[in-house]
Parts: sequence; C-alpha cells; structure tokens
Amino acid sequence: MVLDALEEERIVPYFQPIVDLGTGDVAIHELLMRIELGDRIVPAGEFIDIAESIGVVHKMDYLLIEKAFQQMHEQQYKGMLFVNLSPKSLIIGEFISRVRQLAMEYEIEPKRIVFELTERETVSNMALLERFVQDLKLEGFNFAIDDFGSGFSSFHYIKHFPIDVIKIEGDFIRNMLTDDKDMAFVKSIVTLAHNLGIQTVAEFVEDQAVMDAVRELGINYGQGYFIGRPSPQLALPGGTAE
Ligand code: G
Ligand code: MN
Repeated sequence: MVLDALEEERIVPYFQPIVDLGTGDVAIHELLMRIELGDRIVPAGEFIDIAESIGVVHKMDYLLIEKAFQQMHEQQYKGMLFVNLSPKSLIIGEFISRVRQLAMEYEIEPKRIVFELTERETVSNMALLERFVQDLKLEGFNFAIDDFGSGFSSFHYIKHFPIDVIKIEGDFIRNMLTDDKDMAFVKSIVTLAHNLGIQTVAEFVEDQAVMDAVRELGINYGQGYFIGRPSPQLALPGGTAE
C-alpha cells in the first residue's frame, strides 16, 4: 500500500492550524502526512512505521514537503509551517540541498519553516545529526522539539541543538486541569522555556478551559481539536479556511 501510494504520488499534505494565544490569529500550520486510498484518507500513524522499516520514509517526506510548499505558494500563504521530520531522513546526504532547492523554487523563506524533531526517535550517530541540524540552522531554518516530555532525552536535545520552539506533550496538556502531576510538568516546562528564550506550543488543546489555562500560563501558541482539526486546506489570515 505504501509503495503504491509513493509510486502513484497519493501522499497528500494535511494542515493543522496553530493559534497565537496572544492575538488569536492562526500564525502557523503543522504539516501532517496522509495517504489517499480510494475514498479513505489514511493517517500517518497507520503507515509511518512500515514506511520507515522499508526505508522509503525520506522519499515520502520529500514528496509531502514539495506538495505543501506548492500549496503555500499557490495560496500565497504567509504564515509558518511546522514540518515533522524523522532524524533518519535528516541525515540523508541530499536532504539539505533538496529542501533548500524546494524553498527557493516555491519562494518560501527558510525562517518560515520549523522542523519538528521528536525525542522518541533517535539515531545512533548523534554527532552527525547535530551537524545536519546546525547546517540547516545556518541556512535560516528553525527547529522545534515535538512531544516534549514524552521521551528520555529532552534536556540533551535542548542542550545540543539550536532549538527555537518546544511543543509540550499533548497528554500533559489534555489532563493538566485534572491531574496535579501533569500541571506541574507543564508549569516547569514553561519556566524552562522562558529561561532559555524558547517559544512554547501547547498540543492537544481540546476545550475552552484548557485553552484559557495555557494562555494564562504564558504559553505562546495552542494546537488541538478545539482550535482546528487537520484539513487539506491552509487557513488564511482573517480566519477563514480557504
Ligand atoms: O506527534 P505529533 O504531535 O506530530 O502528532 C500529531 C498528531 O496528533 C496528528 O496526527 C493529529 O491528528 C493529532 N492531534 C492533533 N490535535 C489533537 C488533539 O487535540 N487531541 C488528540 N487526541 N490528538 C490530536
Ligand atoms: Mn508534530
């Protein structure tokens, strides 16, 4: 299924809005990979492990990024795009030149692109990963840590990579108003980020109460089903998905 989808270019971009909690504007979208299968849209969770084990995930990433950049260009979208990236794709030799070329082709300044690194997945050669991240940073691209708090190497990533944004693990956010431990985790992550001058995103904002609470804590951005579900369209300034 994965190989056919790649061959037939049925890898499609979905975009989930991320709102600026200060202004209420949709400032960012996260790019999510989907496969079109007849009239069904298959979410990444159902195929990404397989794609990785058969060694084609980087090819799917290129295709997805190209389609997303093309759509940003066509819609004259001026906001930012967060892109999930497997560390394994990142350390493939041609990745940087490909992404740079796509950004030029579709007139997207690198500073509008934020690569999300997950701390759950890692590579054996950390030094190599660090070098690739530094190179992309020099090109002007930015970096976020995805699902911060869910893995074992959170502090390592912050210490060794030029991180601009922390995306706080959704399970902490979702339960923070009912679970004291989750609230304590969220507060300490916010303090850590503030002390380091790093921006924060609350994931899995699923209702108004959590939205108010994360704004109150000084978290910069919110993402989740309460704000918007992933969709094939980018929301343009003014708030209407078009
Ligand atoms: O690991 P990462 O944060 O990139 O995962 C993003 C996934 O989380 C997407 O597939 C998206 O559909 C899902 N998601 C986004 N917002 C919410 C939410 O508010 N609640 C839940 N349960 N899942 C969400
Ligand atoms: Mn993500």
